[in-house]
Amino acid sequence: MKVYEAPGIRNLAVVGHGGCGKTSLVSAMLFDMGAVTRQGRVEDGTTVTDFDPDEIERRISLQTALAFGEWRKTKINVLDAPGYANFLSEAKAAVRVADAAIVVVDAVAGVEVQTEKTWGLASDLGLPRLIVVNRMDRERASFTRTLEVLEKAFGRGVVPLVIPLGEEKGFVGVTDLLTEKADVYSDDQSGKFQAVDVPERFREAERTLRDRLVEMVAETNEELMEEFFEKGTLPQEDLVRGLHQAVRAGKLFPVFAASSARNVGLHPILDAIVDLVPSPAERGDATGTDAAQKGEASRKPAADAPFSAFVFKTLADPHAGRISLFRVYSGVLKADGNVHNATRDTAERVGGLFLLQGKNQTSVPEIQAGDLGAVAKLKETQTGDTLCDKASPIVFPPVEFPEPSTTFAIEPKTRGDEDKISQALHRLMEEDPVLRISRDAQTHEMLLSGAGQLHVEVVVAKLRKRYKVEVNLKKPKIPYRETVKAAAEGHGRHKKQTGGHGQFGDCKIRMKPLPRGEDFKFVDDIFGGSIPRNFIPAVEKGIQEARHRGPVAGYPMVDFQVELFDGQYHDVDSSELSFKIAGSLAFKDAVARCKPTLLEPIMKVEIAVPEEFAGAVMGDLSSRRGRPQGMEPKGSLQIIKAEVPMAEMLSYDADLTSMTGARGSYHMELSHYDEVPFQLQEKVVAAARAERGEVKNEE
Ligand SMILES: Nc1nc2c(ncn2[C@@H]2O[C@H](COP(=O)(O)OP(=O)(O)O)[C@@H](O)[C@H]2O)c(=O)[nH]1
Ligand SMILES: [Mg+2]
Repeated sequence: MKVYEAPGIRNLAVVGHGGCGKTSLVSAMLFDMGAVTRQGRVEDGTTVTDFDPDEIERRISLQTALAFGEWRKTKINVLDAPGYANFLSEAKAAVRVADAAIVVVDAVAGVEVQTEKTWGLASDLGLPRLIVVNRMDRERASFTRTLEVLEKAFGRGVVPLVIPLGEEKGFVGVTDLLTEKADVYSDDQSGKFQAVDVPERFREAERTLRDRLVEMVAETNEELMEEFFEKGTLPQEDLVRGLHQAVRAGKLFPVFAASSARNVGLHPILDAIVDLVPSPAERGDATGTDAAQKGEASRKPAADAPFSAFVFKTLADPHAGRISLFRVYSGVLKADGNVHNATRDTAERVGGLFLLQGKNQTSVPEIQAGDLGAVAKLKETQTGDTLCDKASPIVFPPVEFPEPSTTFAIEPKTRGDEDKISQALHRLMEEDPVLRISRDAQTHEMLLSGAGQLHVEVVVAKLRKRYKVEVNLKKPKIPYRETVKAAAEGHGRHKKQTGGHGQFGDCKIRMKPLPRGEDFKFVDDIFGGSIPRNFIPAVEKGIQEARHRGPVAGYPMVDFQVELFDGQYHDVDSSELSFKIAGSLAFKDAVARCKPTLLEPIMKVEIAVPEEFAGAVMGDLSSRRGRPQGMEPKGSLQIIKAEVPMAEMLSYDADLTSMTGARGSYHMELSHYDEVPFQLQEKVVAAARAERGEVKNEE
């Protein structure tokens, strides 16, 4: 296997909205490059980059996959990223290690929510972008209309490099504005084409658009501008050179037209990747921090620089073990050697190195600066870590992943599977940095949090298929709490006289509410020794235990203070146990008079939806007892902020999806606790009793 050097490599992240044909585009590219002998299809589950059994079953990409091919002696690495909102973090990792993005849009639907989001990810990193208007063969496909929405969304830099020859069923090829030839593709999906003269009916459009292209390229560069004024046009060579620079600088975004399914229009895209997209050598230095000096550090993208690499993804293969995908930023990584993990300050032994074609591995002796590759069985390295030469440490910043927004409770279908489930989930967390597991200290439920319902369901499917454990997904129990609204005194006396040694403890307390979030405070207000010092902690302990189960529905009691101010004791019969019991009796006595009430968790929710759904989403929030906290525009989206009780948000993921046709996304986190409205308390109480198997006493 050949070793590639930085100037001969291109790294592209293929991003966009789900279903616009990214995986199919990658599939056609790989076939046209001769990397595979058959063009895989999403429908048949035969694409290179959707190889996971769940991806094949659902026919959608769930994770970023890596593949490569060679075009005009250049190695093209493609990172096929999923488009669904739940898996945006995968796209985030993909753009991080790419030198350019191919933003794919559907020729019917145009710019969609995830198109904008992924465009934003690429833009934040200053990545050059090519745009592919895909699925040109579909009914109602329109290149012109799609160009208009692209320009509106992404500005004047959006510039077509082709004109489609026909649309819908009649889409047979493209006129290439750079070669000024019409490529007519054969209709056998072989990707073969004939370059013929531009047909008469496209000639005028071709001239107009090419003139505009030349002008736009000239505008991006003073030297070219002068040449353009002198000659009225630009020589081909200067046009391509100027375009390359404008693309690299993020000033122009070339647009192509394609049908990936029919393998039409791919050649100008592959040519543009070679000619217009910068190589890793042109990307400039990779920056991070110097592990030793805590200062800034950078690495030149060259083979003779010290070695550094960034791990952007981990695959937890149940058989092959952990596979780490990385980009070498500088130097050379050789098989069978040692490297330094600068993030964790540990040594890692590197065995075999390989290039990935989806799940298939090709061994290579070394991987050079600028290239992407993989290594198996690193011991401690996780996604986001930097590997480097121990003598020249550098740490690249990890990709920041969003906090999970959706939480489910999981319960094993088979009793006793808890440990197996927890182990499997920890393995899955290695490959999925957004996933979180926890156990709720109050409800004792095992909680699984992810970026949305689909994400969590996929995890459950992986548990079943890979690790052979089955779990039920349930809405998590709401961790209600209880508190008091008034102050009162309480008295507890424990006295038992059963021959021999008796038991005696007596205490008086004052109970009063504390502000939200203050939990519990115990104040020792005993003067004059009515209770001996050594028994006072026992009283507190009794109250601490009693407050685990509040009087309203048995939930923990919080946000109150207890002052112990008086009591009695007996020289012989008093003991710690007696005062503990007396404390809990005093607590029960006081709490009944302090207007106990229920508290519920309130979530801070942030929702992003296209403008036209803002009204409906706001209305829906108020029906969920939500309190609006403001709304602001962000691009074509409205960001809605609100505080909503957790109990009303348990199925929000699915509800928002159906309300907005999957065009909304949201995030939430615990804000604070607030009183459950009186009229809803009875329901919560009844449910809590039923849960504990208590039947409501009708008396
Ligand atoms: N008609 C048509 N369908 C396509 C084309 N490209 C992809 N598709 C179909 O669109 C669906 C989504 O494609 P896929 O590649 O999985 O999209 P992704 O989610 O962006 O990766 C699949 O059913 C594909 O067969 C195309 O050019 N024309
Ligand atoms: Mg896909």
